[in-house]
Amino acid sequence: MKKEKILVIGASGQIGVELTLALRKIYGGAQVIASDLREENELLKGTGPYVSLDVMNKEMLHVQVIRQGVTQIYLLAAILSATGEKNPPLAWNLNMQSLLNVLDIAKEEKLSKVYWPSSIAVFGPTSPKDACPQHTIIEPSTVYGISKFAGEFWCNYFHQRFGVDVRSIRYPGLISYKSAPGGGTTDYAIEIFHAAKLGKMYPCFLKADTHLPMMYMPDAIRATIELMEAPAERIKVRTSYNLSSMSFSPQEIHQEIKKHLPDFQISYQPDYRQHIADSWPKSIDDAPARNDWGWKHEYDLSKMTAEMLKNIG
Ligand code: NAD
Ligand code: AKB
Repeated sequence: MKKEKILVIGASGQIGVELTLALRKIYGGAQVIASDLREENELLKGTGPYVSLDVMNKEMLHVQVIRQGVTQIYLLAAILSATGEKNPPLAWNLNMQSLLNVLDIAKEEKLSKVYWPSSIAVFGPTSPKDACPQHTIIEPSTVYGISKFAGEFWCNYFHQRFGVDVRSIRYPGLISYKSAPGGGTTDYAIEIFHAAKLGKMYPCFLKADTHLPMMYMPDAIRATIELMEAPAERIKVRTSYNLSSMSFSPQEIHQEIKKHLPDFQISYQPDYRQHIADSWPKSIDDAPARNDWGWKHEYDLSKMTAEMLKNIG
């Protein structure tokens, strides 16, 4: 069997750190090259190779792929929803050009697989709010969502036209404690745990009853690896798969944390991110992921809350 050499782009980010560590467990530290524009994350140090790399510099990326004998790329560099609304041209440029650079190099170098995440942000105000299905009206209203929707179709195009085996998941808001979130609308569901552990009141930037789809990071990492390891014939969706585990509102997660920390308080100070959250579905139907490659979630709100509170220092 050919030994895979994996390049993770955006490895110092919220998902990148945990995904790189998980891939290194499977493939061996030396086989997984972590790369990012910013410095190597502390948790990655000593676990495998790190290169400083700007995904926007296609020539340098191409040189690295050839020089290191890369066979797979996981592209995680992006600007997320809330940060994206502050500088739409920058978000569009990074989110689109990074993907086009990677897909083009994957085609040229005949890479075995590419992974690129999409988001529930592809859905907009006209999509169904509850159990939003895989195939439905998709009219995103944020620059982040527009870039993810366009990106999904570029993935599909490179697969159909050039045979690039690119796979994708529409992640919900991801909750984790190992590395900080990167500027999303769902980040409140991480900040709230840090405030609770410090014994501080949490000023929430979304309204109390704003339900959003969420997932605990270990489920998201396992889903990513299971999708990438599934036989190609089981991957029927070549845009991006819906993926779901839980959905809750700020007042529901507040109540759940209070089961462990009864004095914990929250206040509500909605800002521009409320508008973004209101445009997204409350919950997601992920039947195709469950049917095609056997996805099953493990964490619900109460199990995730207990784990987060246990692990945040
Ligand atoms: P993040 O912001 O935490 O990490 C992104 C990383 O990319 C950062 O470390 C950043 O330094 C790096 N980066 C930025 N520009 C770069 C460049 N030009 N070259 C190389 N590296 C660059 O983001 P994340 O939360 O880890 O998200 C990773 C991917 O998953 C993104 O595509 C995001 O849209 C998607 N996603 C994330 C979530 C979530 O809740 N975290 C949900 C849905 C989808
Ligand atoms: C964000 O809030 O922007 C991300 C996402 C759901 O894509 N967490």
